[in-house]
Amino acid sequence: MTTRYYVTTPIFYVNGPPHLGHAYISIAADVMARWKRLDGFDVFFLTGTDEHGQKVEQAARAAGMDPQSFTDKISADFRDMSEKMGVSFDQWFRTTEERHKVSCTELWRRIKAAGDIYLGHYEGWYAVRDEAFYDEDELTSRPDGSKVAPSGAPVEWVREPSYFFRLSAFQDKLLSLYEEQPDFILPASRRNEVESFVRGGLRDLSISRTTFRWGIPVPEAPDHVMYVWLDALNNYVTACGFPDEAAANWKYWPADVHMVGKDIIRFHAVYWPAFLMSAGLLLPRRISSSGWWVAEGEKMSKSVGNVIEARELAATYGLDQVRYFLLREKPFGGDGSISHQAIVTRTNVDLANDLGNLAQRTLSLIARNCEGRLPAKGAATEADSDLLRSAEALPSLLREHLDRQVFHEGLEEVWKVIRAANAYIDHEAPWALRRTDTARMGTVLRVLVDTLRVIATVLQPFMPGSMARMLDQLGAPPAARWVAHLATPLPDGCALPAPQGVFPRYVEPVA
Ligand code: ME8
Repeated sequence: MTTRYYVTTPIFYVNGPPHLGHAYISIAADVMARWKRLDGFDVFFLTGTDEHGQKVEQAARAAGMDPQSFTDKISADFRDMSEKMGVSFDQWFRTTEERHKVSCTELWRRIKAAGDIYLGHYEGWYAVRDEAFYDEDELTSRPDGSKVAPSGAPVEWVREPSYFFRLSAFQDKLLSLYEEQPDFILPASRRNEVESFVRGGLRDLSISRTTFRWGIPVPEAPDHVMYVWLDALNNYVTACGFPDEAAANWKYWPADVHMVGKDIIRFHAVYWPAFLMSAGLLLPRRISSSGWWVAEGEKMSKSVGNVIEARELAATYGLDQVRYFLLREKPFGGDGSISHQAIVTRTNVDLANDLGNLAQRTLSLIARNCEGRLPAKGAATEADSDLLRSAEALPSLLREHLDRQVFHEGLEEVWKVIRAANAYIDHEAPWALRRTDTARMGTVLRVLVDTLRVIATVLQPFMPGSMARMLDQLGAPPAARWVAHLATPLPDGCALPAPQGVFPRYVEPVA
């Protein structure tokens, strides 16, 4: 029986074009999806765009477009970015699709039927940029007397009739959830923040707005549109076919992991499980939060003019080089800085020198000295067995780290083996064995090919294009590149294609 795995990205606001932050979370989720496919799971990988709400409506107006044409255009640009960055999503979701209206209407009805919705009046602070309500004590006053949210977003005072969700009734249930499932929120530092926020007491949440129209109408109260976060979060179940539990995708719910940025953890780890509990639906198993990328030491912002575009980065350094950099350079849950120098170092040291040269040296020795055929292994020395053992341990180490979204440590484990293989080739010196002991030379080269095969197999989720090329050169059959296929040795004597470098060095363009 195959086991299912459902992973999601946040759905992105279409108020402006995509940038590196969006690409980052999408690539991280993509690595999870590709890893699980490689490890034999039946995967459903969802991403898309969040198209309703005041912020998008305002952006459309500023662009002089009607909201639907505006969102069509920006959503297509996000989709293009995802495709160009190698994001292997199974479904592209848009909250303006008709099926989502049906799903949100039903979710609302269920929550209402549970007695958790009532009509009231909202009076308080709202930040359009965050699409979030804030309490007075969360705000900071600026010297000019204005107030800002913790995110730095300006807030405005709103007063309007509103439906409320009885969030206050879910405090104990949420606290038991965090206690019973300590990995529900990762990393642990975020879990602790969320827990203390909930412990501090929850107020009922305003879940409808009446001062603009760009949203899903509330059933039987068409002058209200649903709060954009209720609409947005529900994308994760709509995509599974909700409310049609006979739909083909329903089997994927509940999600295994919602990958999100730290800015939206509260919506995912507090509001979303509470909505689901109220509606009688199962809860996702994990909310995994990423940290922040800053550009050359400064927070990326449109006004500073240092917003990085992922597609441009891939055009400059190579797609796989960028994907590798993003997951290697900082822990997923922590913050990190992106700079030209840091990408060049990773490209030239980790990829071109450590991994690229190792493969190139091994394969060109085989091309020159073994008639381009995979040599057979003779009796193993301790050094051979040590290297092979460390390579064979990689799938389970990767499984352990990736199951907790600790990508950088998973990669470090792979690089430990790459470094060991480089030490091995230098020590065994197969180029010298060519004259003294060709059988031993064959064994050494075969140990290296077998090691590289494991390395390239487990690195496929991070660098799909380059690792496919490396596996071609190692003679691994294209239809047999899953983790399970590693148990079947490559046939002795199989002909290998002429070796070609997989990772070119980055060379500064001449001014
Ligand atoms: O919040 N570094 O959408 P959004 C790393 N529509 N990640 C970054 C980043 C940065 N500098 N900037 C943004 C929304 N991100 C909602 C989500 S889900 C039901 C609705 C990433 O377009 C990060 O993952 O503002 C963040 O959570 C996401 O982009 C926010 O995208």
